Amino acid sequence: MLRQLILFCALAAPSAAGAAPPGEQLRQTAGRNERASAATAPADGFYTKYLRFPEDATPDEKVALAARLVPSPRQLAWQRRELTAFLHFGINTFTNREWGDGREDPRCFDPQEFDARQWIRTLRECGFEQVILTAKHHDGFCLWPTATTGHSVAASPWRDGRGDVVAEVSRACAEAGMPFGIYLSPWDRNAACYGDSERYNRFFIEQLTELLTGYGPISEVWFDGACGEGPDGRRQEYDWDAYLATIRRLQPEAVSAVMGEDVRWVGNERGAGRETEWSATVLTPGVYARSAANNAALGIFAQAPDLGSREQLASARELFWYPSEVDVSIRPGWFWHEHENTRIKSLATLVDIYFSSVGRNSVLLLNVPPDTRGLLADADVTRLRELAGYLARTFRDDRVLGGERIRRADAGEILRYRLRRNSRIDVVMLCERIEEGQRIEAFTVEARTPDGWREVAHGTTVGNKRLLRFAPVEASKLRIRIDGCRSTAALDRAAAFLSDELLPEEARQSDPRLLPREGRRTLLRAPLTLDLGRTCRLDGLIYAPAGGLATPGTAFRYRCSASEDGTTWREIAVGEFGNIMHNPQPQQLDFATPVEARYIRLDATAPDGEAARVTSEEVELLRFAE
Ligand code: FUL
Repeated sequence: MLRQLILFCALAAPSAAGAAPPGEQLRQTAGRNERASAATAPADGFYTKYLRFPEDATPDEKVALAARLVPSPRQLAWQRRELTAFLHFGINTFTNREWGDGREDPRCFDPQEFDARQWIRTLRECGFEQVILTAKHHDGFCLWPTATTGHSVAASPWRDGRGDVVAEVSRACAEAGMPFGIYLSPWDRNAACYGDSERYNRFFIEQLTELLTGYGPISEVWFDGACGEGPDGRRQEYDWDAYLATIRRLQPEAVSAVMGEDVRWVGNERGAGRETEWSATVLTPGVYARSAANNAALGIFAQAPDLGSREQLASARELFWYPSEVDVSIRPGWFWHEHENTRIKSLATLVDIYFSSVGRNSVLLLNVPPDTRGLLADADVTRLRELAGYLARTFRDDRVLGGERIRRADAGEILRYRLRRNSRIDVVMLCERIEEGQRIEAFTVEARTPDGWREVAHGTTVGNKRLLRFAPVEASKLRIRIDGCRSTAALDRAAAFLSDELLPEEARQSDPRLLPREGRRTLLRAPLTLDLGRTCRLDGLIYAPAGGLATPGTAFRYRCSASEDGTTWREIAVGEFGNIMHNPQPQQLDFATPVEARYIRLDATAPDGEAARVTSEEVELLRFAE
C-alpha cells in the first residue's frame, strides 16, 4: 500500500480528477459514495467505481489515473463469486416459449413437484456461488403473490394459489448460505400501464420494493434490456434513476446488472468473453442519461471489442468500474423445452465457456432452467455434475510454490515462480489484485522445460482471473513477464495445473422426426414458400438462423401457412421467435394440431418490422410422430 501511495503522489495530481456523479440524475442515495470518492483526492490514492478525467489530462496521466480505479465493495464481493446459476422459470416453462406475450392464462402454471431445495442443493453441490431467479420475465407473470397485478402465481392452481416461488427459492438459498439475486424484467407485456410511463414506473418500483423488502438479502438485481415492441409498439420511458435509488435504499449490498450500474452484460448470449476484458471501462452504463451521447462519441456499444485500451482512454472523459458478466444457457433456449432435452451443451462446450468467461475476467452466469415438474431436469443435473467434477479435478493440485503471495512488477519485469517436483502442467491461472485496480495490459508465460525455457502462453488483460490453456509440458519453473501495464502490476495468485482429461464432443444425434430434404424445392424466396414434393403429415417447424448469427434480416414475427395444392392456403401458426436476435439458436414451433400439407409458407418480419430474409436452409420441418 505504501508503494502505491508513493506512486500515487508522484503521478498526476489526483485532486484534478473530476467530480461528476456516476448517474447525472442519481440525486438521492444512489451513487453517493462513488461521487464523493471521485470528487476529491482520495486519501488512499484509489478511486472507487468511478472517475472523471480532468479536462486537461494528458494520455499518460489518464493511464495513471485509470490504474487507480477500483471496484466498490459490493462489486468486489460479486466478482469473487465467479459462478452464478440463472434460473429461468415461469409461464414460458409451461407454454413452451422463449418470450410470452403477456396473454397467457395463469392457470397453466402448475409445477406439481416443485422443490426449490432440489435446485439450490444441486447448484451448491456443483460449485455455484449465487443464483438469480426470473421473478418476472417479459410476459409479466410474477412468481410471487404481488399486490401489483393479478397476473401471478396467486392466480394459478399451484398450491391452490397460495404458493410463492420467490419465497421458497430465497429460503432454500438462505438455508444453503447461497446469495440470492432476482431478475425483474422492465419490459412487461402484460401490465396495462406499460407505456404510460409514470404509472408504469410507479408499478415497477412497487414490484421492486416488494421483492427487495420481503425476501431477505438480495445480492444482485438483473434488469434486462430487451424490448421487442417493434416500431408500432408501446413506448415506455423507464425511470432508471428511481429504480436504482430503490435498490440502493433497500438493499445497499446488491449489485445492479445489465440495465444497472455495477455489472456489465458481456455483449452476447453465447458464453464468449473477450480476450481483452477490462473491468475499468469507458462504456457509460446504459442507465445513465448521458450514456447514448458518451458512447456514441467514443463509437462504442455493449458488444464493442475494445472498451478499455489506452486508445479508448485517450478520448474518454470518464471511466467506470463496470465488470463483465457472461450469461449463457446450458440449453439452446433460456426456458425449459422438452424438445431441447437432447440438446444440452456438451461438457467440452461448457468447459470452453468456463475458460472464456471466468478465465477471462468475467463472472459466468450459467442458466439451468427448471422443468414443468418444478425440478432441475435430470440431464442438466448430470451435465452440471460432470462440469463440477471436471473443474474440481483440474484445479485441485496447484503446482506453483508460493503462488499466493502478493507480487508486484513494472512493465518489462519478470515474476519468477518455482513449481513442485515432477510437474506436468497445461493450465496457468493468474489473478490480479483488483483491490488495487486492473493494470496488466500484456504478459507472457514461460515454462522451464527439460529443453530449456519455452513460451507456453501470452495474453493481454488479467483482472480478477485469467486462465490460459496450452499443450502439456513438464516444467520446474515459471516466468511471468509483464510486457505492458499501467503503473505497477500486482498479482495475488499465480497457479498452474494439469487439466482433467476431456473426451471429444459427442456427435449430436439428429432428430428422427426431421423431414428429409430430398424432393424439397423453394418455390418463392419472399415469403419463403416450400414445395415438399409430396403431401406430408407435419407436427412443427424449426427455424435456425444461418451460422447461429443474428442479422438485420433475421425472422422475429412469423405467420406460417400450409397448402395441399399450392393455391388454397390456411394459416397454421402465428407467433414470434422470442429473443432470436440475442440468442440466434434454433427455435422450434409446434403446430397446435398435425397438418397435412405439401406446401409450406413462412411469412416473417424482422424486429424492425421489415420483411425478414429466411432461406430454405434455415428451415427444418418435423414429421408427425405417432
Ligand atoms: C434476454 C431475454 O430477452 C431472454 O429471454 C433472457 O431472459 C436473457 C437472459 O436475456 O435479453
